[in-house]
Formats: sequence, structure tokens, C-alpha cells
Amino acid sequence: MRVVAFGEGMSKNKRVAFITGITGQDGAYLAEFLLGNGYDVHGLVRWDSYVDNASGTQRLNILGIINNVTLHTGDINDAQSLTYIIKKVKPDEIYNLAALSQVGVSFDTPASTFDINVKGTLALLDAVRILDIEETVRIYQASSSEIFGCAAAPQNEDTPMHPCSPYGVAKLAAYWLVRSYRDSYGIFAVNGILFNHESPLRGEDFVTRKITNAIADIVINNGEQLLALGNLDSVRDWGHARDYVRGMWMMLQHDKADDYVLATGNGKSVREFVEQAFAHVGINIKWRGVALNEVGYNTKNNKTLICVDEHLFRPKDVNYLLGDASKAHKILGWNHYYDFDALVAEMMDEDISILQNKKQKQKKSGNLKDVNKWRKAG
Ligand code: NDP
Ligand code: GDR
Repeated sequence: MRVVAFGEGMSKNKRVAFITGITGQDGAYLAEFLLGNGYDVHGLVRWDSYVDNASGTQRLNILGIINNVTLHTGDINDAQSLTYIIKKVKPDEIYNLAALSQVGVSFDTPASTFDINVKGTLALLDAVRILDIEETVRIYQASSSEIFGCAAAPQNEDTPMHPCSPYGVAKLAAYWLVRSYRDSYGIFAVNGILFNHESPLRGEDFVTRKITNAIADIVINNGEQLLALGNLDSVRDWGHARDYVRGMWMMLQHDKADDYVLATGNGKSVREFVEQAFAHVGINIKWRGVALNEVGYNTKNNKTLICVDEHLFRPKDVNYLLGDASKAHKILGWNHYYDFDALVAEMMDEDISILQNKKQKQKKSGNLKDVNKWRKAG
């Protein structure tokens, strides 16, 4: 990893990309994609994400690209340092992915959600104006299907927006800031209205990764802990993050700045995700009981594996998100390659292999302890 000091010069031979949120799921895959396309990739990192022993940069490590990107310490809310970094990096493309991205958490921390997701976006747009680079830089803004909230499905760019969470409201404010700066100052800025996209690098608090993690624990460690979930019936349009970061880049390569939905057009409930993930490891799940008393059990031995926990429900949930990405298909030529089955299979296989490796390591260090014990005894 290269962490640069303020003032250090940058090379301008390649196209330069600057990614906020580079340590997140999308940031890591996007950095990998851009490196593969010959870009000089820079990223904004919070100081506590790369100090020794912090797990913040682990995704860049997993993808093996940590030494190929240049990381700059900062914070999306620190407007002055953000401006200074952009001045030094001189990016051709800026991808604003930094966010408080957990919808459930935004109900507990609405003010900081606005600070990061709205004021952060504003700081970035203003930095471009202050530096007078409106005509040379292109900006991607990570907008979200959460801006549609409870609007009728399928949702596309023309669907009325009715966000239902502090996160959704903040993302909608940022969406309008981007449009306003585009219209007022001619900045090439686009909103990518992305539906849920997952991967083995997904944060463990999101429902898909929580499910695949828990199942891996059951399979590898004979884990006894019940998988506790909230709203089982909410439907999401789940794609793979790799397909979506390619779409972000395609939006910035088009000759006109516009806003695009990216989605698979295939909706599945949380319940269906659970069933599919268990099926991948050979466990058939059936359900019994209703509402908070509902449980999922293994049909082979009747053992309960899943329960419903009222604390995992949100004050208000979005129940049905299903995207219509026809505009991106038609204008950008974007498409998704991963389907739902391939996504679940990859996430399940990866979580199983992580736990298998962990177990093997523990076993080896256990054997070593035994050897040392024998040595001492001898
Ligand atoms: P993650 O939660 O994995 O990543 C969020 C990133 O934002 C992390 O790198 C995090 O840094 C960074 N960040 C948070 N606060 C700050 C801050 N104050 N200053 C600088 N960086 C900060 O999210 P995803 O990768 O999944 O999503 C990327 C973007 O796309 C987000 O804006 C999200 O809201 C949006 N989005 C995501 C969708 C999805 O399904 N994944 C769908 C639609 C939109 P750190 O590592 O230090 O915490
Ligand atoms: P979401 O993703 O809110 O759609 O936001 P999440 O995985 O958190 O929730 C999806 C659905 O699952 C239900 N659910 C649970 N969710 C979590 N996290 N934990 C649980 O135990 C649980 N049980 C049921 C939720 O209620 C919800 O209906 C994601 C994020 O990436 C956002 O940043 C992004 O903008 C949107 O996708 C599009």
C-alpha cells in the first residue's frame, strides 16, 4: 500500500481515478476493475481504516491490489482536506462511494447519516467547483434504489421517489444535489441508482452475508446458534457487485451525463435467499409457525435452524424493490452476467472456504501446542 503525504507529486501518464469508499465492497471491486483497465487508482481512506492491525483495508488485501493503489488519509466530511487531495491527485474520474450504507443503522444515527451521505457529497461537488475543474472531471455518485422506498415496482428512472428511511432520504438529497450541480454548473455528474448487489466481500451486517456466514458456521463448525432474522418477506433485486462496478464505469464513459438504474429485474425474498443458500449445502428448509413465532427447520432431522427476532425489524421497511434497467441496457449496453443462483453459490462457497481455512489453522496451532507440551514433558 502506498500512502502519500500531502504535496507528493502524481504521474499523469495514465487516466486517473479517485474513489471515496475504496475500502468498502464496491470500492474494492471498482479499484480492481479500473486497475485492470490501466487506470492510476487513488482512494480516500479514513485514518482508522489502515492503521496497523485494522481490518479496514482487508478487502483490498483479499483482492491482492493493496500495493497497486494509492491511499490518501481523509474523511468525506473534511471538505478542506478532500479539496486538497483532489487538487493533488488531479483525477479524470471521481467515484463517490463513501457512505453510511446500512439502512437499519441510519434509523439510529440519522444525523451522521446526513453528514456523511449528504454533506459529504456536497463537499465533493464543491471541491470540483472551487478547483475550477468542472470541465475536466467526471463524477459518479452512488445513489440507491432506497430512494424509491415504497413506490410501486418495478422501479426505473421515472418512478416517483418515496424514501422510507433516513438513509433513503439522505441518498435522495444527494441525488438532487448531483442533478442541481450538473444543471447549474455543467459538471459531468451522474447518479447510479443501484439496486442491491452482493458478493463474498459484502459486509457481514447485510442480510445476505449474514445468512451465508451463519450457514457456513453450521456446516463447518456444527454451529448451534440459530440464524435470527427480521423481515423474511421483504423482496430485493440482488445482483453481483462485480457486474455493478463495471456499470458505474460505463456511465462515466458515455458522452452525456445522465442517471441510470442498474438492476437484474429478478426479485427474491429474504426467505428465498435463505432457502437457496441452505439448498446449496444440501439442507432442505421448511417453515412452520407464524409472525414472530415462525421458524425454519431442516426437513431431514426436524432441527430448527432459523428464528425470527423482533429486534431485527426496522421502524419502517421497504418491502418490494425490483429494478427495471432498460435504460442502462439500451444506452450504455450494460448487462449483468451473474444470476441469483450463481451469486448465492459463490457467496456460500467462499464463506465455507474461509471457515475451513480458519479451522485448519486452529488445528495446526493446536497440534503445535501439543508438540510443545510433549517436548516440555520429555
Ligand atoms: P460499504 O459499506 O461496503 O462501504 C462504504 C465505504 O464508505 C467504506 O469504504 C467506508 O470506509 C466509507 N466511508 C464511510 N464513512 C466515511 C467517511 N466519513 N469518510 C470516508 N469514507 C467513509 O458499502 P458498499 O461498497 O456496499 O456501497 C458503496 C456505495 O454504494 C455506498 O454509498 C452505498 O450507500 C451505495 N449503494 C450500495 C448498494 C449495495 O447494494 N451494495 C446499492 C446501492 C447503493 P470504512 O472502511 O473506513 O468504513
Ligand atoms: P438493504 O440491505 O437494507 O436492502 O440495503 P440489507 O441486507 O440490510 O436488508 C435487506 C432486507 O433484509 C431484511 N432483513 C435483514 N436485514 C439485515 N441487515 N439483517 C437482518 O437480520 C435482516 N433480516 C431481514 C431487511 O429488513 C431488508 O428488508 C442495501 C445497502 O447496501 C444499501 O446501502 C443500498 O443502498 C441498498 O441495499 C440498495
